[in-house]
Amino acid sequence: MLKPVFVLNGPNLNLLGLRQPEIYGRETLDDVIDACSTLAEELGLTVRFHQSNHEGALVDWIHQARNEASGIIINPAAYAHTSVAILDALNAFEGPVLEVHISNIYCRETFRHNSYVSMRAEGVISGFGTEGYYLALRRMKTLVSK
Ligand code: CA2
Repeated sequence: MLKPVFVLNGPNLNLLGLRQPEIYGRETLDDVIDACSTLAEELGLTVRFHQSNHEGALVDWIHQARNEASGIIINPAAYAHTSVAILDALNAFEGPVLEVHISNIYCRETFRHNSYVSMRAEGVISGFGTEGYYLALRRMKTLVSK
């Protein structure tokens, strides 16, 4: 029995769909969770979602994933650009890691152009809107089925 895929979301993503729709679109995080759950079922995967505004909570879930998850899809939000702690935690996880950004971080401020998480991720999706989560889930299916 395949372990669940953890879908982790970083700070401020609880506001998705409620502010700045011109950058992040109109889908809420609950909409994304619903659509991912439906897609996961189609793909024969199970998913567990977490969102936190706290770096340590994200680190703790990544540690939990070491025993409980087959793979991690993570939108680290602003922590992508700052957090060595999240990178270190991901480096201690043995399964596949995919990084998602809703916006295209390369056409925004230069401080968003670097992601520590990308040094560990098997793949990065940026600028596909919330569809990026669904694409990542499809790719994760391939990676965990190998
Ligand atoms: O594009 C992405 O997914 C980001 O990870 C989003 C982060 C940003 O710091 C990264 O550079 C790129 C920000 C998340 C904030 O989310 C909000 C959503 C709606 C309203 C306000 C914030």
